[in-house]
Amino acid sequence: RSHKSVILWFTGLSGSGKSTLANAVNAALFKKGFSTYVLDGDNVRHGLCKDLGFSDVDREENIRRISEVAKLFLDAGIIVLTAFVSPFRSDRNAARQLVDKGDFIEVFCSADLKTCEERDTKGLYAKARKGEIKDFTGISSPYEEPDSPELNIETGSRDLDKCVQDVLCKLSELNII
Ligand code: GGZ
Repeated sequence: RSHKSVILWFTGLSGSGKSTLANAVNAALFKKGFSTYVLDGDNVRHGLCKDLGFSDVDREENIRRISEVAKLFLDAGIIVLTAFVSPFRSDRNAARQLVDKGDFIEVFCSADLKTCEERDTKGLYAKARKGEIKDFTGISSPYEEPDSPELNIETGSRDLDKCVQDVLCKLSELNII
């Protein structure tokens, strides 16, 4: 089925639901017959970026590599969904600058720190509070909120289905699907 290729860049705190939302949008698009691919920690941090940690420079390099890979997928005509904390505005903007205007859609998963920390699905916040994980986003490393994301989705309070619909509506509004 025909569609415009695009990068859907999900950003937000650990536990904000980026990966969950990206994968749910991916499934919905796949069902409609679109060519899509999700880049997330599971397939990138364990391979292409396994030499990188969570210092500022390592995060910058992580996001730079992911941006370049996303651009390759875009060139291949695919809707690529990336789900990384990507805490620095400058790195997200650099990713945006790599592609044509309109080919980059920033999706801010805006669940707040309190909500993410209460969920603490992987127990990482507790560890970060105890100092067992250093440079943890939101605790001991900054998260710079997007200034003007194409989409701001309150993943902390909104049902997953609603969040998916918000993304699909935006894509159709922008004539991408
Ligand atoms: C933030 C960390 C850290 C530190 C491990 N800070 O909830 P998760 O587990 O699955 O998502 C987080 C993921 C962040 O990796 P990214 O590649 O998305 O980060 S970045 O874009 O900043 O490069 C979390 C886990 O890895 N994790 N240590 N110190 N998140």
